[in-house]
Amino acid sequence: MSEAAETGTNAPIVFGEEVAAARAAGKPVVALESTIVTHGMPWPRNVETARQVEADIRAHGAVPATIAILDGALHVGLSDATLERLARAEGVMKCSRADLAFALATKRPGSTTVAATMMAAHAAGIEVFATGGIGGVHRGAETTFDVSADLDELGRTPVCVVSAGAKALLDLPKTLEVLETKGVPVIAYGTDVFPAFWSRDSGLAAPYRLDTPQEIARLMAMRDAFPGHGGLLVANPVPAEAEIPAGEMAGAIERAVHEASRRGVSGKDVTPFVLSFILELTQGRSLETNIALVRNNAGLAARIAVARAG
Ligand code: PSU
Ligand code: MN
Repeated sequence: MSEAAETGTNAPIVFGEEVAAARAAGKPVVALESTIVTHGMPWPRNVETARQVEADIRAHGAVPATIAILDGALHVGLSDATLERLARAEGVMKCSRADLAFALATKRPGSTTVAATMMAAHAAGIEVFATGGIGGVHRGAETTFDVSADLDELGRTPVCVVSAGAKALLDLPKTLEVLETKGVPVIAYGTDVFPAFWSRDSGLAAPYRLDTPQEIARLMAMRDAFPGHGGLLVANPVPAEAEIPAGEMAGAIERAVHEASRRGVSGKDVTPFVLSFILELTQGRSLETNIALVRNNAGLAARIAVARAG
Protein backbone atom coordinates (compact mmCIF):
# COMPACT_ATOMS: atom_id res chain seq x y z
CA MET A 1 0.00 0.00 0.00
CA SER A 2 1.55 3.31 -1.02
CA GLU A 3 0.40 6.60 0.43
CA ALA A 4 1.98 8.87 -2.16
CA ALA A 5 -0.83 11.41 -2.21
CA GLU A 6 -0.89 11.99 1.51
CA THR A 7 2.78 11.82 2.41
CA GLY A 8 4.40 13.02 -0.79
CA THR A 9 6.56 9.92 -0.93
CA ASN A 10 6.70 6.92 -3.18
CA ALA A 11 8.20 4.80 -0.42
CA PRO A 12 6.70 1.31 -0.39
CA ILE A 13 4.85 1.40 2.93
CA VAL A 14 2.79 -1.41 4.42
CA PHE A 15 0.71 -0.41 7.43
CA GLY A 16 -0.08 -2.97 10.10
CA GLU A 17 -3.76 -3.57 10.85
CA GLU A 18 -3.86 -1.67 14.13
CA VAL A 19 -1.97 1.30 12.66
CA ALA A 20 -4.16 1.41 9.55
CA ALA A 21 -7.26 1.50 11.77
CA ALA A 22 -5.75 4.24 13.95
CA ARG A 23 -4.96 6.34 10.87
CA ALA A 24 -8.49 5.94 9.56
CA ALA A 25 -9.92 6.96 12.95
CA GLY A 26 -7.47 9.83 13.47
CA LYS A 27 -6.05 8.24 16.63
CA PRO A 28 -2.57 9.22 17.84
CA VAL A 29 0.24 6.92 16.70
CA VAL A 30 3.77 6.56 18.15
CA ALA A 31 6.60 5.16 16.03
CA LEU A 32 9.13 2.70 17.51
CA GLU A 33 12.51 1.69 16.11
CA SER A 34 13.62 -1.90 15.61
CA THR A 35 17.43 -1.69 15.85
CA ILE A 36 17.05 -1.80 19.60
CA VAL A 37 15.32 -5.18 19.06
CA THR A 38 17.82 -6.69 16.60
CA HIS A 39 21.08 -5.08 17.74
CA GLY A 40 20.43 -3.45 21.11
CA MET A 41 19.21 -6.26 23.36
CA PRO A 42 19.73 -10.05 23.57
CA TRP A 43 17.01 -12.62 22.89
CA PRO A 44 14.49 -13.08 24.52
CA ARG A 45 14.56 -9.82 26.46
CA ASN A 46 14.45 -7.95 23.14
CA VAL A 47 11.03 -9.29 22.13
CA GLU A 48 9.66 -9.12 25.68
CA THR A 49 10.68 -5.47 25.84
CA ALA A 50 9.28 -4.69 22.39
CA ARG A 51 5.92 -6.16 23.41
CA GLN A 52 5.94 -4.36 26.75
CA VAL A 53 6.77 -1.03 25.11
CA GLU A 54 3.89 -1.45 22.66
CA ALA A 55 1.57 -2.19 25.61
CA ASP A 56 2.83 0.92 27.43
CA ILE A 57 1.89 3.06 24.43
CA ARG A 58 -1.62 1.57 24.28
CA ALA A 59 -2.03 2.08 28.04
CA HIS A 60 -1.50 5.80 27.46
CA GLY A 61 -4.12 6.04 24.73
CA ALA A 62 -2.00 5.84 21.57
CA VAL A 63 -1.24 3.14 19.01
CA PRO A 64 2.31 1.72 18.60
CA ALA A 65 3.92 1.47 15.15
CA THR A 66 7.12 -0.55 15.28
CA ILE A 67 9.01 -0.02 12.03
CA ALA A 68 11.14 -2.53 10.10
CA ILE A 69 12.08 -3.46 6.53
CA LEU A 70 10.74 -6.78 5.24
CA ASP A 71 10.32 -8.17 1.73
CA GLY A 72 11.26 -4.88 0.08
CA ALA A 73 8.71 -2.77 2.00
CA LEU A 74 8.75 -0.46 4.98
CA HIS A 75 6.46 -2.05 7.53
CA VAL A 76 4.83 0.46 9.85
CA GLY A 77 3.25 -1.57 12.64
CA LEU A 78 4.26 -5.23 12.99
CA SER A 79 2.12 -8.20 13.93
CA ASP A 80 3.23 -10.07 17.03
CA ALA A 81 4.46 -13.01 14.92
CA THR A 82 6.52 -10.69 12.70
CA LEU A 83 7.98 -8.93 15.72
CA GLU A 84 9.08 -12.26 17.17
CA ARG A 85 10.54 -13.41 13.84
CA LEU A 86 12.57 -10.20 13.62
CA ALA A 87 13.76 -10.53 17.22
CA ARG A 88 14.97 -14.11 16.62
CA ALA A 89 16.50 -13.53 13.19
CA GLU A 90 20.24 -13.52 12.55
CA GLY A 91 21.82 -11.30 9.95
CA VAL A 92 19.22 -8.53 9.94
CA MET A 93 20.73 -5.36 8.47
CA LYS A 94 21.02 -2.43 10.87
CA CYS A 95 19.62 0.32 8.66
CA SER A 96 20.41 3.96 9.10
CA ARG A 97 19.90 6.68 6.48
CA ALA A 98 22.59 5.23 4.22
CA ASP A 99 21.12 1.72 4.30
CA LEU A 100 17.36 2.12 4.10
CA ALA A 101 16.91 2.24 0.32
CA PHE A 102 19.56 -0.49 -0.16
CA ALA A 103 17.70 -2.93 2.11
CA LEU A 104 14.41 -2.11 0.35
CA ALA A 105 15.85 -2.47 -3.15
CA THR A 106 17.61 -5.76 -2.40
CA LYS A 107 14.72 -7.11 -0.30
CA ARG A 108 16.90 -7.82 2.73
CA PRO A 109 15.40 -7.83 6.20
CA GLY A 110 16.40 -4.68 8.03
CA SER A 111 15.87 -2.98 11.35
CA THR A 112 15.71 0.79 11.54
CA THR A 113 17.89 3.09 13.66
CA VAL A 114 16.68 6.42 14.99
CA ALA A 115 17.62 8.10 11.68
CA ALA A 116 15.86 5.55 9.47
CA THR A 117 12.85 5.34 11.79
CA MET A 118 12.46 9.12 11.57
CA MET A 119 12.53 8.91 7.76
CA ALA A 120 9.93 6.13 7.79
CA ALA A 121 7.73 7.78 10.41
CA HIS A 122 7.70 11.02 8.45
CA ALA A 123 6.87 9.20 5.22
CA ALA A 124 4.01 7.50 7.09
CA GLY A 125 2.70 10.74 8.60
CA ILE A 126 3.71 9.90 12.20
CA GLU A 127 4.99 12.81 14.28
CA VAL A 128 6.13 11.24 17.56
CA PHE A 129 8.72 8.50 18.03
CA ALA A 130 10.04 6.77 21.15
CA THR A 131 13.52 5.25 21.44
CA GLY A 132 16.12 4.48 24.11
CA GLY A 133 18.94 6.87 23.36
CA ILE A 134 19.95 8.56 20.13
CA GLY A 135 23.31 8.08 18.44
CA GLY A 136 25.65 11.07 18.40
CA VAL A 137 29.28 12.16 18.28
CA HIS A 138 31.50 9.30 19.39
CA ARG A 139 34.45 9.78 21.73
CA GLY A 140 37.53 10.28 19.58
CA ALA A 141 35.43 11.53 16.66
CA GLU A 142 38.12 14.14 16.02
CA THR A 143 40.20 11.28 14.59
CA THR A 144 37.59 8.63 13.61
CA PHE A 145 34.95 11.07 12.24
CA ASP A 146 32.32 8.74 13.77
CA VAL A 147 29.19 10.85 14.08
CA SER A 148 25.80 9.13 13.99
CA ALA A 149 23.47 9.91 11.11
CA ASP A 150 20.81 10.34 13.82
CA LEU A 151 22.03 13.92 14.31
CA ASP A 152 21.68 14.86 10.64
CA GLU A 153 18.23 13.33 10.53
CA LEU A 154 17.14 15.28 13.62
CA GLY A 155 18.33 18.40 11.79
CA ARG A 156 16.13 17.78 8.79
CA THR A 157 13.09 15.59 9.53
CA PRO A 158 10.14 16.98 11.50
CA VAL A 159 9.57 14.20 14.03
CA CYS A 160 9.59 14.54 17.82
CA VAL A 161 12.05 11.95 19.17
CA VAL A 162 11.61 10.95 22.81
CA SER A 163 14.85 9.55 24.25
CA ALA A 164 16.72 9.26 27.55
CA GLY A 165 19.30 11.64 26.08
CA ALA A 166 22.20 10.40 24.02
CA LYS A 167 23.93 7.14 24.88
CA ALA A 168 26.55 7.89 27.53
CA LEU A 169 29.22 6.03 25.58
CA LEU A 170 29.28 9.10 23.32
CA ASP A 171 30.98 12.45 23.70
CA LEU A 172 27.96 14.25 25.14
CA PRO A 173 29.23 17.86 25.04
CA LYS A 174 30.11 17.49 21.34
CA THR A 175 26.76 15.79 20.68
CA LEU A 176 24.92 18.78 22.18
CA GLU A 177 27.07 21.18 20.13
CA VAL A 178 26.19 19.42 16.87
CA LEU A 179 22.48 19.34 17.78
CA GLU A 180 22.62 23.08 18.32
CA THR A 181 24.43 23.62 15.01
CA LYS A 182 21.77 21.59 13.21
CA GLY A 183 19.00 23.63 14.79
CA VAL A 184 17.53 20.87 16.93
CA PRO A 185 15.76 22.05 20.08
CA VAL A 186 16.81 19.77 22.96
CA ILE A 187 14.16 19.67 25.68
CA ALA A 188 14.87 17.98 29.00
CA TYR A 189 11.64 16.69 30.47
CA GLY A 190 11.02 17.76 34.07
CA THR A 191 14.71 18.45 34.77
CA ASP A 192 17.34 21.12 34.19
CA VAL A 193 20.14 18.73 33.27
CA PHE A 194 20.74 16.67 30.15
CA PRO A 195 20.23 13.00 31.05
CA ALA A 196 22.86 10.39 30.09
CA PHE A 197 20.83 7.28 29.15
CA TRP A 198 21.57 4.92 32.11
CA SER A 199 22.03 7.95 34.39
CA ARG A 200 19.70 10.85 35.16
CA ASP A 201 22.45 13.47 35.17
CA SER A 202 25.24 13.89 32.61
CA GLY A 203 26.63 16.89 34.50
CA LEU A 204 25.67 19.06 31.50
CA ALA A 205 22.95 21.70 31.58
CA ALA A 206 20.03 20.97 29.26
CA PRO A 207 19.38 23.64 26.61
CA TYR A 208 15.66 23.77 27.52
CA ARG A 209 13.25 22.32 30.04
CA LEU A 210 9.52 21.59 29.71
CA ASP A 211 7.34 19.82 32.28
CA THR A 212 4.20 18.58 30.51
CA PRO A 213 3.27 16.77 27.27
CA GLN A 214 0.97 19.71 26.47
CA GLU A 215 3.90 22.15 26.49
CA ILE A 216 5.82 19.87 24.12
CA ALA A 217 2.80 19.60 21.80
CA ARG A 218 2.58 23.41 21.80
CA LEU A 219 6.26 23.66 20.85
CA MET A 220 5.65 21.21 17.98
CA ALA A 221 2.75 23.34 16.76
CA MET A 222 4.92 26.46 16.85
CA ARG A 223 7.67 24.69 14.91
CA ASP A 224 5.08 23.92 12.22
CA ALA A 225 4.82 27.65 11.59
CA PHE A 226 8.29 27.49 10.04
CA PRO A 227 8.22 25.18 7.03
CA GLY A 228 11.35 23.14 6.46
CA HIS A 229 12.21 22.82 10.11
CA GLY A 230 13.66 19.53 11.38
CA GLY A 231 13.11 17.39 14.45
CA LEU A 232 12.83 17.91 18.14
CA LEU A 233 14.71 15.95 20.79
CA VAL A 234 12.99 15.28 24.10
CA ALA A 235 15.43 14.00 26.74
CA ASN A 236 13.51 12.12 29.40
CA PRO A 237 15.57 10.94 32.40
CA VAL A 238 15.43 7.26 33.35
CA PRO A 239 13.22 6.70 36.44
CA ALA A 240 15.28 7.18 39.65
CA GLU A 241 14.68 3.63 40.91
CA ALA A 242 16.18 2.16 37.71
CA GLU A 243 19.14 4.48 37.13
CA ILE A 244 22.82 3.65 37.37
CA PRO A 245 24.55 6.86 38.46
CA ALA A 246 27.09 8.30 35.99
CA GLY A 247 29.96 7.70 38.43
CA GLU A 248 29.18 3.98 38.54
CA MET A 249 28.83 3.69 34.76
CA ALA A 250 32.02 5.57 33.89
CA GLY A 251 34.41 2.63 34.36
CA ALA A 252 32.34 0.17 32.31
CA ILE A 253 31.85 2.69 29.49
CA GLU A 254 35.55 3.48 29.38
CA ARG A 255 36.53 -0.18 29.23
CA ALA A 256 33.96 -0.98 26.53
CA VAL A 257 34.94 1.97 24.34
CA HIS A 258 38.63 1.08 24.76
CA GLU A 259 37.92 -2.56 23.88
CA ALA A 260 36.03 -1.51 20.74
CA SER A 261 38.98 0.49 19.43
CA ARG A 262 41.50 -2.19 20.49
CA ARG A 263 39.58 -4.76 18.43
CA GLY A 264 39.22 -2.37 15.50
CA VAL A 265 35.42 -2.27 15.67
CA SER A 266 34.19 0.51 13.39
CA GLY A 267 31.20 1.96 11.57
CA LYS A 268 27.76 0.63 12.39
CA ASP A 269 29.19 -2.11 14.63
CA VAL A 270 30.49 0.29 17.28
CA THR A 271 27.23 1.00 19.11
CA PRO A 272 25.98 -2.64 19.28
CA PHE A 273 29.45 -3.84 20.38
CA VAL A 274 29.78 -1.29 23.15
CA LEU A 275 26.22 -1.88 24.41
CA SER A 276 26.68 -5.64 24.66
CA PHE A 277 30.12 -5.30 26.26
CA ILE A 278 28.68 -2.95 28.89
CA LEU A 279 25.87 -5.45 29.50
CA GLU A 280 28.49 -8.08 30.36
CA LEU A 281 30.58 -5.75 32.50
CA THR A 282 27.53 -4.70 34.54
CA GLN A 283 26.29 -8.31 34.73
CA GLY A 284 23.01 -7.42 33.09
CA ARG A 285 22.22 -4.39 35.20
CA SER A 286 22.62 -2.00 32.25
CA LEU A 287 19.99 -4.02 30.34
CA GLU A 288 17.42 -3.62 33.13
CA THR A 289 18.07 0.13 33.09
CA ASN A 290 17.81 0.20 29.30
CA ILE A 291 14.42 -1.54 29.43
CA ALA A 292 13.12 0.82 32.13
CA LEU A 293 14.13 3.92 30.19
CA VAL A 294 12.64 2.75 26.89
CA ARG A 295 9.33 2.01 28.64
CA ASN A 296 9.43 5.41 30.30
CA ASN A 297 10.05 7.09 26.93
CA ALA A 298 7.21 5.16 25.29
CA GLY A 299 4.76 6.37 27.94
CA LEU A 300 5.83 9.99 27.51
CA ALA A 301 5.77 9.75 23.71
CA ALA A 302 2.20 8.42 23.86
CA ARG A 303 1.16 11.30 26.10
CA ILE A 304 2.77 13.80 23.69
CA ALA A 305 1.00 12.17 20.72
CA VAL A 306 -2.33 12.36 22.60
CA ALA A 307 -1.74 16.02 23.50
CA ARG A 308 -0.78 16.77 19.90
CA ALA A 309 -3.96 15.16 18.58
CA GLY A 310 -6.21 16.90 21.14
N1 PSU B 1 19.16 3.09 21.83
C1 PSU B 1 19.21 1.94 22.53
N2 PSU B 1 19.74 0.84 21.92
C2 PSU B 1 20.13 0.88 20.60
C3 PSU B 1 20.06 2.10 19.87
C4 PSU B 1 19.57 3.17 20.55
O1 PSU B 1 18.81 1.90 23.69
O2 PSU B 1 20.53 -0.15 20.08
C5 PSU B 1 20.41 2.19 18.40
C6 PSU B 1 19.49 3.22 17.76
O3 PSU B 1 18.82 2.59 16.70
C7 PSU B 1 20.38 4.33 17.29
C8 PSU B 1 21.60 3.54 16.92
O4 PSU B 1 19.84 5.07 16.23
O5 PSU B 1 21.72 2.62 18.03
C9 PSU B 1 22.79 4.43 16.70
O6 PSU B 1 23.72 3.75 15.92
P1 PSU B 1 24.91 4.57 15.22
O7 PSU B 1 25.69 5.16 16.38
O8 PSU B 1 25.68 3.53 14.46
O9 PSU B 1 24.30 5.61 14.34
MN1 MN C 1 28.72 5.57 13.62
